[in-house]
Amino acid sequence: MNGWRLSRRSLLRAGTAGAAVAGAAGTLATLLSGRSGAVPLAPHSGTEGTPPQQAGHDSHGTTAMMTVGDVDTVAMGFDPSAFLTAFDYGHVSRLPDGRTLREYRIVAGDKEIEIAPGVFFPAWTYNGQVPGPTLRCTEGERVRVHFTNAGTHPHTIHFHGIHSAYMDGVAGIGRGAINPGEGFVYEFDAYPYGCHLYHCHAIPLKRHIHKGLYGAFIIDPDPERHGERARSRHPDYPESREWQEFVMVMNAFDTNFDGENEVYAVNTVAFHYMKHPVRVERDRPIRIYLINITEFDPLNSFHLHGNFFDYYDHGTMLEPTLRTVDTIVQCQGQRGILEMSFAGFEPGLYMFHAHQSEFVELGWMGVFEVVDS
Ligand SMILES: [Cu+2]
Repeated sequence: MNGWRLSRRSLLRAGTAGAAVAGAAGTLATLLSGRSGAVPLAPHSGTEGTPPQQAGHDSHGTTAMMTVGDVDTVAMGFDPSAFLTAFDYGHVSRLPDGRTLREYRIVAGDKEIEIAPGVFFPAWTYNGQVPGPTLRCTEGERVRVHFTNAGTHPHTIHFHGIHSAYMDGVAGIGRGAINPGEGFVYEFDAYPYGCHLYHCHAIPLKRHIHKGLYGAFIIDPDPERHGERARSRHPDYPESREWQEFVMVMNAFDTNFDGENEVYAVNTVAFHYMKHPVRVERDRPIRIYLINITEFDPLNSFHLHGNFFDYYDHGTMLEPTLRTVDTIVQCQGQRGILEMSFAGFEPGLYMFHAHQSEFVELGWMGVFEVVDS
């Protein structure tokens, strides 16, 4: 057990050391080769006699064991802060029967991404990013996804939802896996409303998922069918405007391919929201679309400091499945919606993280910066 912990932690520390030594050239190979002799530069907690090292913005006063420095989100072409609120509503047109058609273009490809400062991961991506774009639509609409595989392995897109077997995006079923250089059009009606996901379903499944082929798929409830309570969930209705909505995908990376994760995060970059707090206005409610796509660990969790929230498992109902909780657990592929309010609270930093301490120390930790409205 102890050896397991050491091997996983030492990699992140080695990554930090590698970044300092090798700079932008710090690749996974550099980091792995540096594992045994790496000097742990990541700050320890103060309990071991080492003064805690200030690793975030000084002004935020965040003192914790985490990586030093920052990921080059510009070079990577993916900024976890922007991803929180980036919803892709697709290209909209009308079908002959009057319904809305939403079309998306998704390209699978190979790309190296930076998941912690100096720690690079050879990912497989949808549209060049991990997670892929957050696709959003309304229940009952027609969804048409033009998929191209520009990668080096067969891939699919498997959508969680109600649709035909042929459109299920599973290797060996329906159209099956899409070979490199080929494409396929997935098409279905958007049901049921909720917080769903899409991911590659080629085999071996856990490898295809964990390499980065997944994303959020949000189907908003149609207020014309579900009435008042659905209106705040739908971006076209004024009741939704006070809400601050964020997408958080809990993911992790097995950087040395030993079947265990070395880096954990929400939205890919370890400790990103410690260094770049999620800024929220105090008096506006918060809604989080939370997805667990972590491979190799059966469970992940979300814990909020200083406050409690309501939880809607799968997001498929308008009444909470849990009220007034501060921690929820999700198995692999599970997801749900969290609603919380800091109205009347003292402004400041409110932490959120997995309640598995191991995940926290390896990157899955962040803060809301609650400011006066
Ligand atoms: Cu795949």
